[in-house]
Amino acid sequence: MQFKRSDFPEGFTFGAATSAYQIEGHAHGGAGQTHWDTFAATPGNVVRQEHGALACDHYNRYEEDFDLMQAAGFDAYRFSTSWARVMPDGKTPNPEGLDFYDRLVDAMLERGLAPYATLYHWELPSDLADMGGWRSPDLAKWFGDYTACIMGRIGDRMATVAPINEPWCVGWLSHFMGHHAPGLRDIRATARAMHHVLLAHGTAIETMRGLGVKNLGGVFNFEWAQPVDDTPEAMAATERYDGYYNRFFLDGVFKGSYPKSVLEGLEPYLPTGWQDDFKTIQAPLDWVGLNYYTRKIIAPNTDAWPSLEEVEGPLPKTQMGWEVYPDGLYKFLKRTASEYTGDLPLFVTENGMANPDVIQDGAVNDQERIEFVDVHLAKVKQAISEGVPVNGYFLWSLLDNYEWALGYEKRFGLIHMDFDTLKRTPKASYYALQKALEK
Ligand code: IFM
Repeated sequence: MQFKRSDFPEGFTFGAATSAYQIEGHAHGGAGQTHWDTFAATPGNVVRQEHGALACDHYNRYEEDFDLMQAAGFDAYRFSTSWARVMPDGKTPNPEGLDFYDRLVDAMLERGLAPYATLYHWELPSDLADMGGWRSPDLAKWFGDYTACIMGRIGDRMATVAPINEPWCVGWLSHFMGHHAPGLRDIRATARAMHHVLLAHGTAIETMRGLGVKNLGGVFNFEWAQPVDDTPEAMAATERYDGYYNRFFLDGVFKGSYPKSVLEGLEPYLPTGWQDDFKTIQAPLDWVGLNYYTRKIIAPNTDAWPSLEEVEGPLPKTQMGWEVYPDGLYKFLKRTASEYTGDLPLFVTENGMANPDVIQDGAVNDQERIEFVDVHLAKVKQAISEGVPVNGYFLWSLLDNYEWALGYEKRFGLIHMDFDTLKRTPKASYYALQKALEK
């Protein structure tokens, strides 16, 4: 790595991130069925119909994983709690699940890793999916009850908490594009899910404030949208993409409104009285997290709204086919601070790349990842030097894991996972980070 810890301000947090369903092994510990289990069991949705039943078996091997994090010199661990593990039917507490997260948090603290929790990273209990899932106006209340249950147990030991990882994926990717569970492609379902995900976010923040849980934030994912050319049509299409991907969520939380370019398409399908929900959606935050991976080049087309398509870009790509575009991270940090959050601390809560990593002679030489982290951290540094209050950076991900509809073949980890033997092998990027993070 080109950077050193001392290049960043005192107290800057370096961490790694994961999520429950992607690593834990969902079959363990009395967790309930989720919409991801049934989505994955339906042919055509997930590569080789792979699922999270065993994943990295982190449920049983978390001590080994945290030892590796500690040895790397990380300050913090960003993890998620699984709603279906804590409440298998979405409503009834599971003592085994609560005990697990209690142990997990203590194991982090014993190793000096600050717990950065997320309450929902996509595994909705099937019983709630049956009742409409994110389309249901009751979802926010159910989520508030789950928030109270899990935070009642571990909320006293959290460094930070965010309710929902990547609201765009919960709303648009899962209900408009159909790429993630529940796999819908329906504009009314999309409008409702996009709105209810923010209502659930605000409800959880209010619930946690009431419980006295400290340091509450929101984690949003962003893709820089670039017009294919400078025609007014391409510019307008790009504004729509930027609207429903990036601005919808920050506008909702920080401005109490939705972008005009998105209302053009979604307003007829939003739930009655949606404007009244901004009181809750705008619950004040202590920080904002940005997940950033790539940009998209956008062209207009003649389909129904949003009337656009993505065009392949010329930059080098990761194993996901995503262009490597570090400038996008810089632009989002600047834009978020200047247009939405002001002095509020920002974190890069996810950044990283998938790479077709293989073990050779017992080692994984992922130079591409080392380079990727370097060029993105250089942009974080630039933003900080221009006054943006960025307080930390989290790598996605600690371990190779279940990459949702793409199964286990997209490797994002600093640590290689043999999914047959569950052997963990730190990659060259892990050792490079270890060196850079030395105190
Ligand atoms: O694996 C995902 C994660 O669950 C959410 N953010 C993006 C990652 C890479 O696609």
